[in-house]
Parts: sequence; structure tokens; C-alpha cells
Amino acid sequence: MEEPGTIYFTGTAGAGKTSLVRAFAEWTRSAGYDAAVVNLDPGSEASEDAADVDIREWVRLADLQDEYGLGPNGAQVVAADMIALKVFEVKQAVQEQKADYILIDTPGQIELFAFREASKAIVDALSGDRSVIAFLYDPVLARTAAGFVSLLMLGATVEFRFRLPTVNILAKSDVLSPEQLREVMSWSDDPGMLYDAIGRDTPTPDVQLSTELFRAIENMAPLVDLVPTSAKEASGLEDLYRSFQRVFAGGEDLEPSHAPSNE
Ligand SMILES: Nc1nc2c(ncn2[C@@H]2O[C@H](COP(=O)(O)OP(=O)(O)OP(=O)(O)O)[C@@H](O)[C@H]2O)c(=O)[nH]1
Ligand SMILES: [Mg+2]
Repeated sequence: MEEPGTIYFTGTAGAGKTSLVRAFAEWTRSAGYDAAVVNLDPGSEASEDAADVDIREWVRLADLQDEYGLGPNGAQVVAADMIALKVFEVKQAVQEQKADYILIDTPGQIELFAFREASKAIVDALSGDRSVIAFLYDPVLARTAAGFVSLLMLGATVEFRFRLPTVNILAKSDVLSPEQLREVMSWSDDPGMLYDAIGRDTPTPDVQLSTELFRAIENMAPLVDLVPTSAKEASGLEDLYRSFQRVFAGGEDLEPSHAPSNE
């Protein structure tokens, strides 16, 4: 059997990860593939029935808060490390699913997923050759030029941490008007449009971007290749599937898109 495709859905709090995982699982199943949903968020308040493998079976945020008298943030940090101790159990439960696609929902607080060593250990343990990060752009942030640039950098940081190819997604695209959607999409096609929009948002000369920073953005923006999706309207899911397939088909030749080339 071919190794399953493993997809980590990540993005800022409330970006739409859980909703997109579910909508994409439904789409994938209706297209005739087996998709297993894995919840890695110990603080999730969603029903446990929706996930095939749920970290809350082993680590639950509310229990940690009660047990150790921790606040929500402290408990998240402890939980992130405890998840790493359960990685063998999680991996076994995931393998038992025998699915074509493993869709992994990650914790709401992206810094816990992106910056803690424990998460790297989990991703290393669960990832095979066919693994990808799905990085969600929250449209509320993405629709301003400054927010778009921040997400561009955050996405690159996540990619750099995990060294996995990344598919960038404009989530909840239904909340944007057609004009807003066109503008946001133009920023990843044409860095000049992004630069103009940054200038419009920050007209004071001393807060203009330095040439060096703009050069970095100019190089990064075209690599973003945003895929607009909406879990609410179940739109863009086929395009998303194709983007994942392109990454999986690239196999070993595919390097993280922001990695410096050797040429
Ligand atoms: N309009 C619209 N709203 C959405 C969509 N997807 C999610 N939402 C709403 O956005 C909010 C956050 O959605 P979630 O799916 O819980 O986002 P999340 O990234 O998993 O959130 P955390 O795990 O708490 O970080 C909820 O109120 C959802 O109803 C979408 O495609 N369109
Ligand atoms: Mg969630």
C-alpha cells in the first residue's frame, strides 16, 4: 500500500483549521478516498466524535489545569510537551486507521505548535515522505497589506521550522467581497501590487519598508500561491486537493519552497 498523505493544518487562532479539516475530510471521502481526522489540539472544545484519533484521549487541557492549578497558557505549554510523550500511542492509532490521507488539526495557539521542540518531535514521528503543511491565512488579517506580509513571514517561519513543503490557503474566503478576494490574490501574484498597498496603509515615510525587506517580500510573495477555500460553502476543496497532490507527486524532488536553492 502507498504511504498515506499526511497533512498538518496550521494557522493563527481561529483561522478556520478545525472547520477546514472537517470540510476537507468530507470532500475527500466523497471523492472516494479514506481520510482519517486526527485532533492534536488538547484544548479543543469540539466533539470528540468528529476525530478518528483524538489527543484528548491521552492529554486534556482542562484536566491539566485542574491537576496542576495552571492557567490556560501554562497548561498549553505543559500539554504540548506531554503530547510528545504520547507520540508512540498516537502514531499507532493513526496507522490503525489505514487511511489514504491523514488530516491533522493542530492547536489553536500556533506558537505552541510551531516553536516548541515537542511539536517537532511529533511531526517527525508522524511524517513520512508524503507530508505537507497546510498553512491557513485568516482573511481578517490577510485582507490588509500589513497583515498579509505578517502571514507571509509566519508561514515561512513554520515552513522553516518543520522543513516540510507548504500549501498556503486563504481560509474562510466567503467572508471577503469579490473585490477584496481579487486584491488579496493579486498580492501573491504581483509583489508590486502588495508594495503599493503597503504604501497606502503606511503613508508616513519613516515607517516605509526598507528596500532590503521589500526584496525579501518580493521574492517570497510569488511562492505563496494562495488557494482560496471556504469550509462554510465547501468551496475550493478540489483545488486544495490538487495542490496537495502536486506536492505528493513531487516526492523527494520537492524542497520546502522557501529553502535557499543551491544553484
Ligand atoms: N464564514 C466562515 N466562517 C468560518 C469558516 N470556517 C470557520 N469559520 C468560523 O470561524 C471560527 C473559527 O473556526 P475554527 O474552525 O474553530 O477555527 P480554528 O482555527 O480551528 O480555531 P482554534 O482551534 O480555536 O484556533 C468559527 O466561528 C467558525 O464558525 C468559513 O469557511 N467561513
Ligand atoms: Mg481548532
